Amino acid sequence: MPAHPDSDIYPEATGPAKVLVDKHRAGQPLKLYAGWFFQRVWLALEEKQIPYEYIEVNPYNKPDSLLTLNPRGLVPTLSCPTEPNPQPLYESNVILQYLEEAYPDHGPSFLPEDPYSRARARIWIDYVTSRIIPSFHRFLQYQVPHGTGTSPFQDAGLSQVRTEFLNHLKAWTKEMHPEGPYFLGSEISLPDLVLAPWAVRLWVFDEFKHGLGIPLDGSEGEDEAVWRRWRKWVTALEGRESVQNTTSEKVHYLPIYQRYADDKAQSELAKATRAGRGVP
Ligand SMILES: N[C@@H](CCC(=O)N[C@@H](CS)C(=O)NCC(=O)O)C(=O)O
Repeated sequence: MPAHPDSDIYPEATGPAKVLVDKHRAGQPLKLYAGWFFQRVWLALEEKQIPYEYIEVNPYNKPDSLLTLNPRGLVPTLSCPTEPNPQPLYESNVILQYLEEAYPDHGPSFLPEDPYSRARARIWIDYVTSRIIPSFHRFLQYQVPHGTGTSPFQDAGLSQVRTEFLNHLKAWTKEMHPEGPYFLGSEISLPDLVLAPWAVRLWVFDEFKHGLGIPLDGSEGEDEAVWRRWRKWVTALEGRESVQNTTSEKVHYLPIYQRYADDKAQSELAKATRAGRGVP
């Protein structure tokens, strides 16, 4: 079978993430089958200090060890310490809720106590997956038409996907706790964790798409109050050890995002974006 076109990604975590992986190589009842670039579940395990074994797999060159657990062949996938035998679990949002319920002694709790606030948090968790991430990818995979002579700075299509993405970020940010710094208040929780990996990689738009378009600090635009709250949130996230320790060297993210930016990536997410669908 020909190799998957994305299968030559850098094979393992580097920089701070490698230090963390090395600390989690020893066998544990809970096993995380991960790709070093997928942070959601990894962040939660770190924040909650749940013991886990980290097993690096390349989801573009799906080993049997992954396919046996997850027929979709996607990371993250867990092997959970259930009785009488371990059982697999996948889908990052489902895993996050499982960790919350299966490890109640591992605080902090990532969802509010009262049922209404919990339900409201789920609306904005869903908004990340159903709106923000597909829009991130439509922007990243957008191609300025060839041969029209239009500069990327004047291309209406690029401007449209950028505006759509920023509008989703604004809609989400307006729902944040006014002071924060996190979405629900002073403590990190699930809405933060589900968006964090994308939020700390927004540099991809400066790198590949002629700018993200969020005004710089101190701008006087009409949305400045929203963007000020957004920047406070991103700064708080970037300061978290869990985020820093699960981050690899930028040089290894670049070729992965270059393929998305050229609309050549063949991941399920890239294909779904091209076909106008949501996340896989
Ligand atoms: N809905 C899934 C999506 C997971 C996903 O797309 N994972 C990517 C890694 S970033 C993957 O495994 N890609 C392999 C592929 O597309 O074949 C989740 O949230 O867990």
